[in-house]
Amino acid sequence: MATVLVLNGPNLNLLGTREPGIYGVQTLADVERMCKDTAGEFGLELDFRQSNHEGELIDWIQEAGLAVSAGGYIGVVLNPGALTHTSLALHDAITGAQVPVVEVHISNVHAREEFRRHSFISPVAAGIVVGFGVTGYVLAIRGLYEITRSSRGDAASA
Ligand code: CA2
Repeated sequence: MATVLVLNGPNLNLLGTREPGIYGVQTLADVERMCKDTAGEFGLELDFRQSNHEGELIDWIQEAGLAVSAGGYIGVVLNPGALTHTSLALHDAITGAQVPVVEVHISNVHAREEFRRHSFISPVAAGIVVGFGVTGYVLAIRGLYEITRSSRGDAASA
């Protein structure tokens, strides 16, 4: 069975414990459950990870590149956290790994501080989901599934 990798960047382990007005009340464990249900609906396994370390996220993206080439993974749903706005290294990792990435943000980064409007990830993302709360993860898995269908030889859905 094919697998979708969901990666979460720095501080997202705090989800649901602080700043509920911006990020909601659901915890990262809740998000993982939602993602598992959604992956299951598409006949996918879920691999769900979080790290506070840029290098670890880069290692995982490189790993995903190899796993996608081998046919076991369909791609990556990535919430890079604040690294979105700072990390050329993550940008380069995505380019180098040649892995389809859907960038997701819980909050609408365009309606917040100016510094959140620039993303190093968006130019190399296959798609972007912003501002739908944690439902964005569900939408991102669906989007990744749809855009990678043809490479798996599946017919497009209605
Ligand atoms: O909206 C998003 O998903 C963000 O990627 C979240 C990042 C932020 O830096 C981005 O600009 C937008 C922050 C992740 C930290 O999440 C927390 C959750 C609860 C409490 C504190 C931090």
